Amino acid sequence: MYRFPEGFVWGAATASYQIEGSPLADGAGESIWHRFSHTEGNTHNGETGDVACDHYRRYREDVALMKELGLKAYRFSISWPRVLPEGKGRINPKGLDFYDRLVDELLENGIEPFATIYHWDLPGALHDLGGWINPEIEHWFADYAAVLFLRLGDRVKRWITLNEPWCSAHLGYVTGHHAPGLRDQWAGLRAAHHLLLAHAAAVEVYRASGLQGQIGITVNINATHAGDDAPETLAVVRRVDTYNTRFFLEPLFKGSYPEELAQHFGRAWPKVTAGDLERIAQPMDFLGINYYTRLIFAKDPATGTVRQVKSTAPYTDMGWEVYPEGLYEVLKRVHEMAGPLPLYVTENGAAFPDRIRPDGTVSDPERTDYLRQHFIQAHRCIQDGIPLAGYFVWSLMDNFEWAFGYSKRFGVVHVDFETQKRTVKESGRFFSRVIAQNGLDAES
Ligand code: IFM
Repeated sequence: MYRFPEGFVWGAATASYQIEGSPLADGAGESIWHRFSHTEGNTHNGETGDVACDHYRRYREDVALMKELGLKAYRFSISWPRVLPEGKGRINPKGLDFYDRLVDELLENGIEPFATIYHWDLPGALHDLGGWINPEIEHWFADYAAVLFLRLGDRVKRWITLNEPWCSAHLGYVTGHHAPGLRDQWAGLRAAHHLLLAHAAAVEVYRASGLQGQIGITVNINATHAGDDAPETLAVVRRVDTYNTRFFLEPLFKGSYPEELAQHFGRAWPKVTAGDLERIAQPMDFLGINYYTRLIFAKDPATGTVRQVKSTAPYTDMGWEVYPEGLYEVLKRVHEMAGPLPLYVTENGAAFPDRIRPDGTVSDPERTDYLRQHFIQAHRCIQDGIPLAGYFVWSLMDNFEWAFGYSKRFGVVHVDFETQKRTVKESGRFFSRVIAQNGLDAES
């Protein structure tokens, strides 16, 4: 039996643009994702978050589902342009009311809200002013966070400033796979730095508010391995890990960026002051980690170039290797850097195709197996003294998987996007049993 400590926080996670639908309802402003998904060629089949899971209108039903699953906590994100249609200045009371009602509904059902302040839906109006490239954004973000703390801070006790800043900066500003779709390394480096400053500014506002809850940030970390010991391979592994992971962990925990970044990017590297770094490294109350997979690099014997390679393990529908031990590796690494800071797995899960049986039940053994193996690794972390306080499955329900539209299903609850019918998958039933027992055994 893998038993978890009492009070371990079992939850599920979602994000506003991925589930809410009705993105312009009740006076909301456009987000960059609304614009991006409405621009031809950006998403699978031109799909958008216009309807998504219709959670904006069905949130009560969804909270009832969370209760049925036995969730202890729910991690959701707040849409900045619902609350501030222009991104700053005028508050949209109806947008704020939605989150107020959601939080009350959660609490009435005994589910703790974990609110993410920014999960990628930047107001379009702020993008028009440069978005994450504009250094002013830390002030816009701090003001937005202050609005949320004032209205929800009496009931939301755990706040996550940003979700996966690497994705916002790199996928949004460097590769263009995500909104706002820029392809500009110079912009991506500035976006990353400004995201970290925005995190710092929100923590400062939270501390100044006197509210007694906790605040942290969520970063995405892959396990990154070399498939051979060629010096060229080791150099690539180091470079990838430095750009994807050390870029964020080191300023947060060591108060400095890895020296290699400035060297590698040369003139493109932004001007960073000691004061910036001191603010970014200010103490937070917990760290969220999103873990999904491992990257392996090896030298191609034919060409001599180093490239990403596959192992013999199973791969998910995203083409991501199932590598549960990576969760242990990543949490151990973070713990070595962050010391006693409580850690949460704020996302972990897998996209696999579901099989709907004639009786309507949904069979997803690969997802159940994925979760089981990762839960066991989480347990191993706790056994080894890593202060893991909770675990959020990604995702509560199938939803809009960004550029992949609705083609990838991550939910432990199936959503029929034609009818909006929700059906708990077998993985959801499994998760529910794990929560009820606060652990699992081989037969769970
Ligand atoms: O759907 C995303 C989520 O928005 C951020 N983390 C990874 C998930 C799966 O790709």
